[in-house]
Amino acid sequence: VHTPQVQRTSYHFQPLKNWMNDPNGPMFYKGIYHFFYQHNPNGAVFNSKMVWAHSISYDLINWVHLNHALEPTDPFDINGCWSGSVSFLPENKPRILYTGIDSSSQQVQNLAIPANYSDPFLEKWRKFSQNPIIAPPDGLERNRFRDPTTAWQGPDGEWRVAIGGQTSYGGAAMLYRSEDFVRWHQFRFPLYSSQDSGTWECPDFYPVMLNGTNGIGFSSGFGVGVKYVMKASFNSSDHYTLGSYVPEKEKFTSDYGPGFDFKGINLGLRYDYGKFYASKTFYDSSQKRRILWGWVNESDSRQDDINKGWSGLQAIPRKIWLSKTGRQLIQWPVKEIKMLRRNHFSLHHKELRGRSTMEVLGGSASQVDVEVSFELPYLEEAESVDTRWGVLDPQVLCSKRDASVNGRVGPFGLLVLASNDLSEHTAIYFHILKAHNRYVVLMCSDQSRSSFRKEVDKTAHGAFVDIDPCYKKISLRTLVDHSIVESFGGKGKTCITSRVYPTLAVNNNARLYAFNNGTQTVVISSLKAWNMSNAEIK
Ligand code: DQQ
Repeated sequence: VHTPQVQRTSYHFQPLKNWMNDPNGPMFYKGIYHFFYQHNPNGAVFNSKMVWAHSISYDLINWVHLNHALEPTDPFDINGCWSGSVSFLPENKPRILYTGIDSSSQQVQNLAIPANYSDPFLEKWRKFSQNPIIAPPDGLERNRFRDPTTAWQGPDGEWRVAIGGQTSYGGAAMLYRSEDFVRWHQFRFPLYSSQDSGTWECPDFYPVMLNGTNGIGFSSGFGVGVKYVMKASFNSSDHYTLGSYVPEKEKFTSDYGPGFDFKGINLGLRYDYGKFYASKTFYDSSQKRRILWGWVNESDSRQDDINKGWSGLQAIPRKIWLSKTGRQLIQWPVKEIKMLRRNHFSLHHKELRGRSTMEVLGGSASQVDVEVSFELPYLEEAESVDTRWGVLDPQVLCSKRDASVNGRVGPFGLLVLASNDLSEHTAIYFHILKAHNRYVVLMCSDQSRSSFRKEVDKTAHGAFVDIDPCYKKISLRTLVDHSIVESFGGKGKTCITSRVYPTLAVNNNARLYAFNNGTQTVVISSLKAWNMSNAEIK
């Protein structure tokens, strides 16, 4: 039954074949979006001899693949061109800073410059003759020093860049400064660090506005009206925190105390509680927004990837901004994705009784965008959990209370990539619980029935959504594309991306349902769904 081709996506960014991982150096330059990514051009599995593959787009949805921007060719990167970022020097001059794996397998930082500024595609990049420009500092393991951020200039005009690494006490973003973008000096302490987190990969550091959804770059100044986001990738997920930054002191301070793991408050903030790693943001000056790219890896086996001939996706780029509460970030697929919507289906104010399902769209639903919001007339019937709020682990709750458990207010939500007989489906749902005299909104993505194939990883993903269901409707938006399901709960407060490999629910045989497995009726106040056409990727 299993044919690997049906798992390939139709509107997500993918190379034609082979392995892809981290997004690198995304930027907007002279009317064109550029996207670079870690790519093994020789196979569908990871190989340290990475290249920077390069694609361009006018709309972040349709793409043209160009020649590789960087390949391992010189002693300073002969064993691989690893992740990095683009920074803009004055007069709109982009520079790539990337990690090279050098001839002695050390991780060093290198500079690359466009070979020809009059080429709007910036297809050729010249490696700087004096590379490497930053060698691993003393006291740091030479193979744990990588992934420079986009650099920023302080009020004193000096450049700063943060580089991921591991110190004797834990993961860190090492800080370097430079006057000329060529000679860099290590600052005496890291920009941020956390104990016991292991090596930080792909740090990202940027300002967000306190009000509104617009993005902002560092060049707009420091301090008033902004907060700063510090993100690091470790333990297979992207962690972030919010805080303040004083360039004169070279210090980022989190609002929540040191590190990322705020046990007792919110169990740590993550961009996405499913598969999403090594992400990177950039400021899109054309639309005054900040955009987040993230790598979504596979849940199938290495051998499956070899059979498929490819591995790794990028999530649909997301606009990202600070929530009104100031406590977390909000993410939402870029608006350009709407250009792919076809066959509008909608319904309003429909009761979804306890233990019922309802088909949506009617027919093929392997490429779908769906937005639904629920009202909960019987909220007070929610079950109580007696554990303290601070120690509830949503991932564990989602594994224990999967979509088939009959609760009271929930589980309710969507069944995507569902077969006709519902024997295969992926459930994205909410379950309302009462804990500590308040309502807790649990959001889960349950892959346990997503495929008849036994060998794929079907671990449940889960997180809380920071909304009070007494006052707010509970909304869910989900993008489905053959083997990827990206879900945005509470209008982008909680995001969960999963990978699934159905055997029956493929192409025209995939269906979409709303479901309620609780005993209490919930009301669909509005549901809109669209089939999605293919993106053009040439
Ligand atoms: N992937 C790159 C590294 C980075 C890691 C190598 C994160 O630069 O640390 O492909 O996924």
